[in-house]
Amino acid sequence: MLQFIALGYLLTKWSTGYLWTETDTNVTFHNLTSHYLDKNGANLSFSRICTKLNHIKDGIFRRDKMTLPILYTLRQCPYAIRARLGLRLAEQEIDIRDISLTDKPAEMLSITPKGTVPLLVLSNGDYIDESLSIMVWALNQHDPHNLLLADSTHLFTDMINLIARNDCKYIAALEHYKADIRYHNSDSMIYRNLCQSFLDDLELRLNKHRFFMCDHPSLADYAILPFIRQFSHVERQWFRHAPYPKLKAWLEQHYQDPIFSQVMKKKTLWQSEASTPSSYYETV
Ligand SMILES: N[C@@H](CCC(=O)N[C@@H](CS)C(=O)NCC(=O)O)C(=O)O
Repeated sequence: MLQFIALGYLLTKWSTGYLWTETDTNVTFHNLTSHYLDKNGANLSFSRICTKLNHIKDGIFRRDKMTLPILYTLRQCPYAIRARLGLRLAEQEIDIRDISLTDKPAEMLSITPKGTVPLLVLSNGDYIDESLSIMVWALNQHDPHNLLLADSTHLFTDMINLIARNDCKYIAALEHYKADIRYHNSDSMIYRNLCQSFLDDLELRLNKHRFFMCDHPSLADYAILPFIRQFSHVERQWFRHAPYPKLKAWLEQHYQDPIFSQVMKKKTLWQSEASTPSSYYETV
């Protein structure tokens, strides 16, 4: 009896460090224990169980580490932030590699010379180098919060149009607005006003429902979030008094969400293949 209590304890310890799921490894606490009971009976000594489990654990660990998708990322990049949000919300385990844009790792450039983050390298060697595509890829695997609005074609189309407006017109205006403020250009108001026409629409939406598309968050909320955050940082004082009570509350709600702090957690820069990449759920 004592053996199995200890066995349970060991497995619980390991499974909190590394994600053990039936799909990933075909090993769960349940089938591991029944495997040992069925094949070896209850006479197996505790030390032999430990040795065997260690072998299995080592095998699982090596296999998982080799097959996890790798995300090259930059902490403050809004595109990388939304990719990390999508992966986290899809509960996709990944190896995270925080990099510096002034010293891009050779491993990353060997995948694609494009050299932008986020870059997701899949287990089969394929890669995705667009943040929105990373989000959609992850949520297509698993979408426990229905961020893709699978039950409504109409809402889905509206959502994609909203993200497209963000990614085309709004981001372009935001880039100009940021640069104008940084370099004290006198016409910064022009681009701030352009950004505001998008923010006005978002505020209207939030007057109708709690999130951009409906009363629960969708892909649009997370895809747009890092760019509203960026806007709010350009002229903090101005934004504090800006006429967007709902949008500010929406932003604050995301900041309070542990998922947001998890994806924003600071990490040491990843250097090369020689350094040990950290598993998403271990470090975030
Ligand atoms: N369209 C890309 C844009 C990604 C992007 O431009 N990322 C910037 C960092 S925020 C970058 O990697 N720039 C490369 C460089 O500055 O060398 C996406 O959505 O992922």
